[in-house]
Amino acid sequence: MKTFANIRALGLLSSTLFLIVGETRSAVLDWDTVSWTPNGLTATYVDVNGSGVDMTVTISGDTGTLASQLSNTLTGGLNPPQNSLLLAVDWASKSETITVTVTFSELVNNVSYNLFSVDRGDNVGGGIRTYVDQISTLTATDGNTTYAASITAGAHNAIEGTGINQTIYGSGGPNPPDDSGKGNTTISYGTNPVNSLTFTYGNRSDSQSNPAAQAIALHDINFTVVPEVPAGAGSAMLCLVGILAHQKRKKGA
Ligand SMILES: [Ca+2]
Ligand SMILES: [Ca+2]
Ligand SMILES: [Ca+2]
Ligand SMILES: [Ca+2]
Repeated sequence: MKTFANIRALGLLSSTLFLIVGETRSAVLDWDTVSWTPNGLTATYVDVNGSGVDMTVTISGDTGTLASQLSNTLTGGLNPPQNSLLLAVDWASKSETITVTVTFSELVNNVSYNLFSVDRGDNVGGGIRTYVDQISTLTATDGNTTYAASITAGAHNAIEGTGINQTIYGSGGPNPPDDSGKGNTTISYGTNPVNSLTFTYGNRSDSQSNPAAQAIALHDINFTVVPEVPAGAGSAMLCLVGILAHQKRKKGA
């Protein structure tokens, strides 16, 4: 009887723990299933992939020449190609940049995404290129702590710097074609709970001073919903722990 009662109490405890811990669920902002106004600078997506999480994507900075659109022109090597958010610019100065910020309506984790075509143009002499795609400010935050990205470089890009000062830039050559995966890079934030991420797109110092037309593409954004502790669940668990302890005292000793 004692064993049976304890097993029953343990069963109740574990089902309560399950309710408290809840279910982790993966979701994705899939550019094949949402829309983006061509040349727009922001969009909000409600209940992304049924996650209950809303996301807002905003582009700021030197957006004068920016052409933003959903496109499968830069494929990242995917076959069949998928849509991604194409960011095409033709800046007059290599100091111009745009910043992409993605916010989530609640804390999420396991955030990761790929950028396509982080590469560079032809050598115009002396190691200077027509453009050199460079991604910087690769960070995410929960509103208090700023987290550095884990970056995986592709065949035609390279990482420099450390922590929140890391950048990834086009390297190698020749310039890979639009349907190549050689300019891919993967950005992830692991188990850090975050509600905002950002990156800045510009040119590295080895670009010519007036960069040629250039582009990258932001592919699907993956994340995991962080389960919430329902109100009262904590005290319900404490209550069950109390019952279990009481039964042990009553029946044991
Ligand atoms: Ca997709
Ligand atoms: Ca230019
Ligand atoms: Ca590019
Ligand atoms: Ca290219």
